[in-house]
Amino acid sequence: MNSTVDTKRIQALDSAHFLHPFTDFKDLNSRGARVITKAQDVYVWDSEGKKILDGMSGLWCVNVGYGRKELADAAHRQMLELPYYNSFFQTTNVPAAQLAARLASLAPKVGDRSFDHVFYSSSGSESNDSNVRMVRRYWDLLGQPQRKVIIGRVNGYHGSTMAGASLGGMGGMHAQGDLPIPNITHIEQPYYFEKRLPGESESDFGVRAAGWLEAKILEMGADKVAAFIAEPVQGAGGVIIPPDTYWPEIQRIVDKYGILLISDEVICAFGRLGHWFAYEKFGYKPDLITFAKAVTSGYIPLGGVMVGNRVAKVLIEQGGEFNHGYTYSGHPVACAVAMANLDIMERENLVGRVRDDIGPYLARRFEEIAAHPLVGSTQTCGFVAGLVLVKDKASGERFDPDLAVGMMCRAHCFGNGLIMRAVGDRMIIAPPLTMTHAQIDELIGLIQKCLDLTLAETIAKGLRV
Ligand code: PXG
Repeated sequence: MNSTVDTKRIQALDSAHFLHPFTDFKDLNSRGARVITKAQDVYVWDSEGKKILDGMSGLWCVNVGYGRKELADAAHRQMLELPYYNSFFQTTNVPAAQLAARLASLAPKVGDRSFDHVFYSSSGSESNDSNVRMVRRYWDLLGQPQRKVIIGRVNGYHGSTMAGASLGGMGGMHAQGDLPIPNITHIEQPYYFEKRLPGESESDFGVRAAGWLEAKILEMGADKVAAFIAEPVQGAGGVIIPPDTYWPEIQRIVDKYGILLISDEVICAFGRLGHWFAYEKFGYKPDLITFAKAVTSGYIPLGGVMVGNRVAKVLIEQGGEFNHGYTYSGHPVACAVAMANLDIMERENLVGRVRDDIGPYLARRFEEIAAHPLVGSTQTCGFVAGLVLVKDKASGERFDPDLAVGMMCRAHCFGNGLIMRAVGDRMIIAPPLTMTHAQIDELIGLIQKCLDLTLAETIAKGLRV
């Protein structure tokens, strides 16, 4: 198949017509995009036949790995049976109803915070737009229309639509979209490596970082705040894993002021952290959960919101018509693929594997990398991991961001058959949950090699001694 792809021709079409997301168009056109042509298990291949270990599960989504015929078969069968029908006008379809019930059964039952309902979309961004709509509607219905403010976090990522990008705290995105939209504000992230005080313990830092939420609530006026949204572990922000003390303190604060808690689990759900839903790991109780990506392992777009009973009850019993939804809400093919994907995850016990086997194994092996002269610290949580590149190991001094050392490292990874993502000077991975121990060993070996090459390049360029 590779031999039939004319790389230059595809690159020319790509440059001429395809505007890529989050890309400097001109810069990409000057070099030409790498053409990915096929994938199997935890590897992808480019049009030149180069085999690459995918340390990122595509974009945090291919949890069951590539090449699952079962998922293609599920889509094929459903396309022949009922490829599309809407769910607007008092109609439903079999996979959408079945999947909603199944997702509800996967979330733990905790009273008002149980999740018996699902609102479907096609992406994480859309789902977070839906969250904004539902949260504001909820408070309107409860006679508190002044509760409009939603608090997110700096360096959080909640998508790329106007609401999604506003909820997120990415300065570069805000700058280009005249964002955030009104009534969205942000607190600092719980990034211990960067934000700790001299001598402060991780657990003390966690409590202090959660306190920024209370300070913001009081600044905005407690009766004006509708919700707090956060990722259990920040993904796109660079795998920022909060201290264990952070989430319990956040829970205490949202409970104290009665505000809704949105857990954006677009990356963290479906086994990524060793649980079906990540809030279970950190022991908090959200009112709404955003999901997308791994619900179908990325084989087809699907997203949605798990709506907790606290919110669902009000929207259902008091709400009348909810004026919001998408053409593809409850898409039968996407839902059928999600069902087949969950079948695989259950049959192969992928969630348990991450929690009890490959998660701890990755943590052990990844920790070895902390000894590397270029690495300031490493962190793992379930099947995500991150490390920070430093100029001086002893003092933890960082590189000048303009040097783009992360990008340098990423280029060595690409060149040596490894996909590892750079976020500033953090290098991060989120591999498929099907990885074997041998593949984890291969991954660690490649990371070590690419760090060595990056170190050599920084020394050769005089960027460190
Ligand atoms: N919430 C979270 C937590 C995400 O990680 C979204 C919402 C938006 O989902 P959609 O499906 O609309 O993209 C995401 C998406 C990166 C990267 O560079 C991460 C995402 C998307 C694109 C790039 O790490 N996450």
